[in-house]
Amino acid sequence: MKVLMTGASGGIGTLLRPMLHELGVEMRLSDIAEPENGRAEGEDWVIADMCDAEAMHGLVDGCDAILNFGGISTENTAELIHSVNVIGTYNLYDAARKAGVKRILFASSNHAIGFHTRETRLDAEAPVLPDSLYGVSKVYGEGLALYYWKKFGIEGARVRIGSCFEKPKDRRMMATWMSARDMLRLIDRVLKVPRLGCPVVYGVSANDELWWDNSKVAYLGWQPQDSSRQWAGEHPDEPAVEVDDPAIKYQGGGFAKAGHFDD
Ligand code: 15L
Repeated sequence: MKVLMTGASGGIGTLLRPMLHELGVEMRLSDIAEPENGRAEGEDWVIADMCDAEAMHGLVDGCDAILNFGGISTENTAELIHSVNVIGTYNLYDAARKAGVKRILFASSNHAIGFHTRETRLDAEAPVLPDSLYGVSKVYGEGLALYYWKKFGIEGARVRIGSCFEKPKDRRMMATWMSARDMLRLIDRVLKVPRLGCPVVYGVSANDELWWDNSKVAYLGWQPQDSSRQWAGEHPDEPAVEVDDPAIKYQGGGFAKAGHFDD
């Protein structure tokens, strides 16, 4: 099996690259920029811009599956979000269709549902509630995944990633943290499960506090093994007096609180 990973120079790509050989598949890596830590020996790299439709055709050629981690990964101008996360993601999906790609993992984000309060428990059927233009673009990407599945049979996973970093950076991430290893375990299942469909999966480790329920995707056989528990002492609870602060009230945290980026 040949698998393309886009966004391979980004934060998650950088965490995952040293482990990808464990998947036992042939990998092609791509990003608009060279990896800051340099190419590792044996890695197959193609530097390409998702906004360049022609380049996407060459990039996906010969691949069976795609892990789409490419795109703008935080809030930005409507223009940039639109050209990269909307048009660029479309370019990738349509090139994948023409090349006969069978599966695409779409790296969605918790910011597609970021305006739900932290008291709300969400499962795969929860309504989208984006907290930013970035979150809106992730809703669009999830829509593309569904469209290409129903229309063309390309299976996919719409993975609403929480916070995939080495460790949680604040109190919120105690609930949203996902280890790179749990991401790798999920990727393995998404590539290898016999029947995938196009489910929503919440990309989160087995943390003590959880806002998201993955019971509807138990059929994937994905069991997150890590937990943010070991950092509990570093991130004490927020004072009760601050619960009206949108950054504390909503799942999207700072994205929900921030002003409109284009103002
Ligand atoms: C995301 O979608 C971002 O890509 C990442 O940088 C974090 O902000 C993460 O969400 C989060 O919500 O912690």
